[in-house]
Amino acid sequence: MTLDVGVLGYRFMGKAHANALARLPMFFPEAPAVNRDVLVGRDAEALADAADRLGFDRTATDWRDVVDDVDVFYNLGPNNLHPEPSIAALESGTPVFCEKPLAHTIDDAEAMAEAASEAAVPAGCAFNYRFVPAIRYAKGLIDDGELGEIREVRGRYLQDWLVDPEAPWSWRNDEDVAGSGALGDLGSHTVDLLRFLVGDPDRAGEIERVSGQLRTFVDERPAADGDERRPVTVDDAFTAQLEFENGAIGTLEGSRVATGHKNDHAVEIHGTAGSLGFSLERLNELGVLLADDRGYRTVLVTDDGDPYVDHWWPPGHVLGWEHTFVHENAEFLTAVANGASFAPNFADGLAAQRVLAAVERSDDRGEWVTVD
Ligand code: SOE
Repeated sequence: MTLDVGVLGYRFMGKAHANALARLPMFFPEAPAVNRDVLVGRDAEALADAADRLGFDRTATDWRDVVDDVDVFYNLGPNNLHPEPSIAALESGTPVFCEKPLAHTIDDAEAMAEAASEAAVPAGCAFNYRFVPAIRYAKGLIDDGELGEIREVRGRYLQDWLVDPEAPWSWRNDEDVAGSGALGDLGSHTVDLLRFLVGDPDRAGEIERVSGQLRTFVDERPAADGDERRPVTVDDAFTAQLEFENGAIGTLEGSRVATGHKNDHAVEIHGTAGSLGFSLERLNELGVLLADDRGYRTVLVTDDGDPYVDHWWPPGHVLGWEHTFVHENAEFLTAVANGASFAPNFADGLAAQRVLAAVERSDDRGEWVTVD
């Protein structure tokens, strides 16, 4: 069985997923065969060049011509373009893989999750950091109770690509397109990762209450082409305090102006019997402190038997950021081929979005708010 895949979007995420699809036959031969069938975009000339580079058979400039003509639809467009094509695909019975955050507004995220709940096919949300071997290894330790009762959870995603006030404006700076800035772009990843690691009811449970603040430090930026300056209508950075169902407390922060941090997605978890620490900038490593340890040990999660490692290279031959996309694509497409469920799905995407919406409400009101 070969799955014809249609992909909307051909820039950063288009390249990351096309690369992942190209790796599957060699490294995940048990995943279904995939044909990079059609690439969707508005600019016909740029699209033709991208289709050639990314290995697609054909192109289309209207997603409406594609969503019921392929076996799987990938929505890698800007956040405000996530709802309509994804819902149309699901309503036509086509499985959907949509980039994060699920949508640019909570209402659209709810509509997408509703469409997914009524569809009989998988609807995945591409939170790729669940597919880091070290994160899977961490979840195994947590689920085995090695950390004991979870007390403190700390998540942050720090980048510095907007430190320069003259860094050009993009759709990621526009509330009408992105919905929010660091909060949705980066915070959605961290909320999903915390839910994945400690969100089970017998761990910390869901995030119940938040107290947060958003900040825009640079309120206009130069357009990428020309002399025009455009308003920045989203946050450059945010911070939040968290309270979990089991009483655990935590912090959540994200920034695009954290000088010196290039792509530092980090979590740290403290329980009654131990702690774990991870940073994407050292993504093959996990800091572990258990039972009798006097301090953190650094575990290089590349050994035989470690998650995903048997698909790649011998122990110690480290992986990179792009491999997380190969892992999530292999698992999503296998779920599609087998008619099985997949996580993270649109319900997970909505759950993350609800936490982010609560952070925004808390910022507006200047008080703690309940996630609902
Ligand atoms: C933001 O710079 C960004 O590209 C996010 O949009 C991605 O989701 C993250 O994986 C890397 O950083």
